[in-house]
Amino acid sequence: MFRIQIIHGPNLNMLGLREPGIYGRQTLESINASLGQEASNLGVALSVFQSNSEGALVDCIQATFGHQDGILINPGAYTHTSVAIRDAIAAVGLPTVEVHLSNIHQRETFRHHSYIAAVAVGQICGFGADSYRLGLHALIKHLEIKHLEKKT
Ligand code: CA2
Repeated sequence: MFRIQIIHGPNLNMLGLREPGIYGRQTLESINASLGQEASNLGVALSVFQSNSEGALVDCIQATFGHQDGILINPGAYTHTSVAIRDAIAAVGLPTVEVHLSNIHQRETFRHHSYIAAVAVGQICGFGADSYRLGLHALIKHLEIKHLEKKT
């Protein structure tokens, strides 16, 4: 069974409570519940973490080493600023999928660049809460392919 760490960055705990026009009406709790349902259907084990603090996110990424098989992360605003989160992902070396609710490429120029993209398997953005579900599927598929490659 694949073990996947879900990580939500700053302010995502506010989902559903403010700015529904950009980020939708679903709360983080309901996104996590849907992901949990999806994971049990797909037979994968999920751990979920949210923090507003960069250091706590780095600690969580470091703690995946030896305990998880992949990471699904929405780094929030740290996407556009955090060399520390990028370095932590590179350091643990786990397949990582970056997700965003909004299409960051359609928004302000400062959101177009992601420090995370270069160390991620791929990026999914613009599908609202569904970005997480799509990202989970993409990560599992990637892990399955890697697993099969190891065996042959
Ligand atoms: O689209 C995304 O998922 C983002 O990662 C969300 C971040 C933003 O800084 C990124 O550029 C794109 C912001 C999350 C803020 O979430 C809120 C939720 C409700 C109310 C206010 C903020």
